[in-house]
Amino acid sequence: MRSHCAARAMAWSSPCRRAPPLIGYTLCPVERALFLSGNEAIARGAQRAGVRFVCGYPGTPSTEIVETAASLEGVHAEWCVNEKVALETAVGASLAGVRSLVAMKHVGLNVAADPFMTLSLTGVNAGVVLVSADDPGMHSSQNEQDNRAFAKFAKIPMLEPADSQEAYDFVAEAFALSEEFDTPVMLRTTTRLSHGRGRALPRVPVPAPELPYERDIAKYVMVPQNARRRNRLVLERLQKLRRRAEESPLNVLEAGTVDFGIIASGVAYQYAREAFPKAWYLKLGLSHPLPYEKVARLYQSVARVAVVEELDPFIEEQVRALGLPVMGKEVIPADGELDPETVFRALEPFLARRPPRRRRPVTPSAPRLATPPEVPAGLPVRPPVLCPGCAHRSVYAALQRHSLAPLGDIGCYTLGALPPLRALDSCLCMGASIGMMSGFNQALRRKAAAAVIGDSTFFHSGVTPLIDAVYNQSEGLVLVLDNRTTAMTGHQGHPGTGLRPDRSQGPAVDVQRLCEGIGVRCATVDATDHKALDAAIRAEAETPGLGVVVALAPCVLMVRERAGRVVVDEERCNRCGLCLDVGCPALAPGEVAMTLTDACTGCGLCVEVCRRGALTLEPAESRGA
Ligand SMILES: Cc1ncc(C[n+]2csc(CCOP(=O)(O)OP(=O)(O)O)c2C)c(N)n1
Repeated sequence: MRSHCAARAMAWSSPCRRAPPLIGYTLCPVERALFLSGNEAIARGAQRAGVRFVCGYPGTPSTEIVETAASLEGVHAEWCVNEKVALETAVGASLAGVRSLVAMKHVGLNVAADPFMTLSLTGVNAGVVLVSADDPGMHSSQNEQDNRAFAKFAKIPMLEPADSQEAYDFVAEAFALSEEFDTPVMLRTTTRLSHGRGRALPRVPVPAPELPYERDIAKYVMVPQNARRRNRLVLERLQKLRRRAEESPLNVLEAGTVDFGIIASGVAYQYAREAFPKAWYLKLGLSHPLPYEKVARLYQSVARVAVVEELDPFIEEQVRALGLPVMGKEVIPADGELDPETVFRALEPFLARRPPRRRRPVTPSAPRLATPPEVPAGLPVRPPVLCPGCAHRSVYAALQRHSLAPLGDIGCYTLGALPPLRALDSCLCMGASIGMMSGFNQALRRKAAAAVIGDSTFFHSGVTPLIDAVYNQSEGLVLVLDNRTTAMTGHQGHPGTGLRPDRSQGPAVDVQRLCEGIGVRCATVDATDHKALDAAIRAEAETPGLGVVVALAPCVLMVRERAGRVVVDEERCNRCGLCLDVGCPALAPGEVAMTLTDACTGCGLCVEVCRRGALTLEPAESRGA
């Protein structure tokens, strides 16, 4: 439908600035055109783009993407337990250096919203493309939601193919954008595109770049201090993406022969073009962020402009915000699917009206960024740290003896990512660690990463990815840091403790029995017994397959009795600082030797790392405590 005017349009719209080249639009010399559904085209486009990992959760109209991918050579495809886990698994594969694509129906993104929103901040290693297949008209859905809003919400780029050829071609574009701008990219389809069939010419494959895993705590661990910095990068990235949208050949100004222009994206473009073949068009392939200058150029060319879009006035509202008069949802239905007839009937009367006075568009300026508060010079830096005696610290000390990439989660234990421990490589959202570990290890086809998760977080959203790892036969070591409480938010109960908000006791779920029930090898060890903990982690790290170690020790703030107190032998201590590496705030360098404050609980971890025997543990009984 588009081809008859494409050449004319490209010539007319050739941007003043140099347009970035499209990704390998060279045709495959040997193959002939295929007749593909949009979903099949996406899967094949992914294969052509060097994608090695495709996952998702079934849901009409997205399902055939993963099904097709599973039949393609060189692509590992998985059904995941749900969309949240699917996205986290894809992120894990991306971290490991593999381009990954995750597919879901529109409501699936509600389930995946937690990792999705923060993934915008962390960005990616190898490209990540999320296909959101929307279902206008609710052919087989419980609601009708316009997921274009999600791309704007997360401040990430969105591509909207309008036919099978574009569905095939845009995937490579999406991966290139993802890696160039360090962002996940949304590829948004609708039922008509996903299930409709059309011609798609195969292109020459575009090899994926080599992107081996590099740990980068400031980028991948979203504790507030890192997230604040990343958030500013996201806002700057959005401006750069808008400039790219201005230059991108995916956003085409197509000249018409009447004084009427239409802005459209995706399949709505096809309906509009059929209804008004002589109109001018701004066809948006990279539809978020909106290219303001291209919109303005359309307004310079025609007297009246309409936006044709299914569901929400997503583009229309942005055009109005530019101060431009536009016709849209006043006459075009805001629910259900459109078709050429509906579009024609809605807009035909508009054409007969007197054109509105042209107004000069007001281009919104780049958003201002808040000035961080000034910190008076000389103030001591007080980074958040794990409490003295916190058993999480012992787990990190043991885990650091192995080469597994420690992928983390959210809880007090996330503080282990900060100096001096630097013991976690990632923190995306609650429950992300296990799915990420699974994707990471699947991508590298070996046990290369471990997951570190708290007990409350395990029950929140760690069980589903563990089930997923069983189902998909992923390898990995999962460490459940069971401190018998939700410590970070102030010691609330959870299903593992059975403690209710009124402090009454309900039934408790046993982590080990739960793991064994789903077929996972599991050992529970006392996290204060450093030797036993070390042995359990070592055994699991060195055994192929999937295993869980529950490191059990109540939160030190809930324990009234101290194990004892560490004392320093000033003669032996040479202040080498090795003990400071465990990151205990009870330890500090003194004038002649290390000093220990009253905060010492006698956990004894520092005693173990001291090579000069300068620290000794005096058990509580011997001190008469
Ligand atoms: C979706 C979501 N809900 C709630 C929170 C707040 N939150 C952060 S960590 C956490 C649980 C921490 O408990 P646990 O995993 O047991 O680790 P601990 O702090 O005890 O070490 C909660 C509820 C959040 N960050 N995200």
